[in-house]
Amino acid sequence: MLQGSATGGSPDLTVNLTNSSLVLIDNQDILYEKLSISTQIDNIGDNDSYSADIYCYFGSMSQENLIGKKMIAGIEAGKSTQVSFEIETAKFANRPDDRNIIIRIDNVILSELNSDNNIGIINNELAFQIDKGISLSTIDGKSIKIFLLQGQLKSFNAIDPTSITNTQNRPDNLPYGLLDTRFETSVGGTAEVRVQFPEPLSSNVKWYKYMNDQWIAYSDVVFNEQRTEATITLHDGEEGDDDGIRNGIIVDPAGPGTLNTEEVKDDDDDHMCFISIL
Ligand SMILES: [Ca+2]
Ligand SMILES: [Ca+2]
Repeated sequence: MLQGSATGGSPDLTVNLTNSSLVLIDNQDILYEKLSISTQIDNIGDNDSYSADIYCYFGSMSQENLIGKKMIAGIEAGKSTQVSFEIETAKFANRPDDRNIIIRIDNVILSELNSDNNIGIINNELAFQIDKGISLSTIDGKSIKIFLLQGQLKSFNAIDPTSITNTQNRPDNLPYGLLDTRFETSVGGTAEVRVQFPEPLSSNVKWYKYMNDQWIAYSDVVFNEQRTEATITLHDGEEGDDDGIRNGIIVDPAGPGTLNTEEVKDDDDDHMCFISIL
């Protein structure tokens, strides 16, 4: 029960930015780093409010940027209440320009004195761990980094390619083993990642995938000139998605590799004549 002494009048809820804050919840697993959002809603009106809805957005007010919605109970005139939200920062790694947190008050029961003050923007200058790239130790202990450009990364693991016994069309060299990545997108959507390697890849490198029990060279890959980076684009339900269906999940076990038969080329790189280590 509300105990406010006001009789008549109107409530007026507003976002108190001074008493709102953002905190990164550190986690050993970078994919599960979380942003904790705490905001204070003040009732600066001259009557108690009843319930209201508090919406929280990342970057801009759209359904896809909605972090959460919470219904709050009434606030006595002159009092306040604290509301908190939480979001995995990996979900927003691909939006570098639009990073503030927007709090919106809506559906205030009893009409307000002023509804023009129902939006507050919490300035966000926190550096998310995922922006710095996610490091992964490959099966041989080499360190590679992945940067998420589109889609949501759900998991990222190193796989030992020798665990796959099918050798038909299998690359002779897979210097970083296989990387098993799993993305969430909209249904039929696209995921894009940039993978960074500590050493340049050989000039005849291709991006190999093992899917549907076959080794294939995947084509939607761009290597940078130094061949230290590969940018891979994957489409839900299409070539490159191991589950083969449009379900908003892209499964991708793949890695850079070469076939020895492809090494005979008009290429003046002497160091290309390497020997299979497998
Ligand atoms: Ca208001
Ligand atoms: Ca799929």
